[in-house]
Amino acid sequence: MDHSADAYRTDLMTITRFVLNEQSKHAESRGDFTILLSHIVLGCKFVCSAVNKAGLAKLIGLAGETNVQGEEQKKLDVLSNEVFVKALVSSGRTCILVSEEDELAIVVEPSKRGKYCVVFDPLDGSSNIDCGVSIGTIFGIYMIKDHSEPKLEDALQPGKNMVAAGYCMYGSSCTLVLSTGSGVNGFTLDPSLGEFILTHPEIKIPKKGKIYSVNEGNARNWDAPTAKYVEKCKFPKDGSSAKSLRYIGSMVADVHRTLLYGGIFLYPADKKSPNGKLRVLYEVFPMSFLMEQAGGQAFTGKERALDLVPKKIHERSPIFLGSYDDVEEVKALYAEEQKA
Ligand code: AHM
Ligand code: MG
Repeated sequence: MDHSADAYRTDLMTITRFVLNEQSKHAESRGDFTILLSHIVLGCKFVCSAVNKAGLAKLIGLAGETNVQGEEQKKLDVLSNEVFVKALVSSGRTCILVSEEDELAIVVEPSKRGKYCVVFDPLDGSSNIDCGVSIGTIFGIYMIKDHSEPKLEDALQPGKNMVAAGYCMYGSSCTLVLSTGSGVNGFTLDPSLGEFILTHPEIKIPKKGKIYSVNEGNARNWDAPTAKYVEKCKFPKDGSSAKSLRYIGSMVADVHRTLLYGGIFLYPADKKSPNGKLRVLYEVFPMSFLMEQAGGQAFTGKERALDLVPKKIHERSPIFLGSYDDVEEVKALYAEEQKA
């Protein structure tokens, strides 16, 4: 038996320890957030295990239902939604939940209510399930002042009011990226321990990147600033090198790469979808929150993404997010158009 220090790395920074450390910095904290997060983490472990077993368990295939956006719902989406709703309600720390998979917001029964509102996409990128490409869960957390009487408006707050946001990517490894409003940290699931270990401390996005990420199949319907920006990526006129194109089609994976390597991810408006495709509450806001916390920016084409005030829970918005300088270029092109 190996009794060396390396074999028993019990000094590892697990996500639980990390959040408890954060909690200890706030004397008034009663640990509610730590409890909520431990339930989210358990949900991620469940979904990770289900995703890994999907082929074996014959989970792949249509569940025969259509979700609110009229899209096909796969079995794993249904299962992931149930996993997270149960995990969040049983935490006793939530009062209102908004899931991509549910048309209406879920108001938690009074006996299980707590002060948090959680908005989430339980399994994003589901068109990628059948071919084994990375998919993920995205979540954002708001604190509600009066949680005894939760109202729909409690969930319709601008992204800048979030107290935390994150995603869990189910890929070649299972990675959870989290911000509680003081930077961004990444944790990787060690399957032998069943623990998320801090592997990417204090993630900072490079100020400028060499990659752009967009579904170019929609190019003919883009507005002028988006078309000009992508043209600039390919044919820069300032002597710099052209950017590389990388597009997975799973927001979690595309944003994860953008955070680590830098560059820009865009899902712009187009003539067919004037509000873009991605949903404000549980896709645009959490990812914009993480980008800003990592030193990047997120812009809708009109304003800072986190300033947007949603009117409906499943509202969509165009989004440009990533390295500070790259998003700055997009902002300049939209400003130019405004002047013209
Ligand atoms: P989903 O919530 O139905 O899975 O759709 C969201 C996904 C994002 O992960 C990804 O960025 C985008 O849709 C890809 O859309 P497209 O196939 O139009 O490029
Ligand atoms: Mg989604």
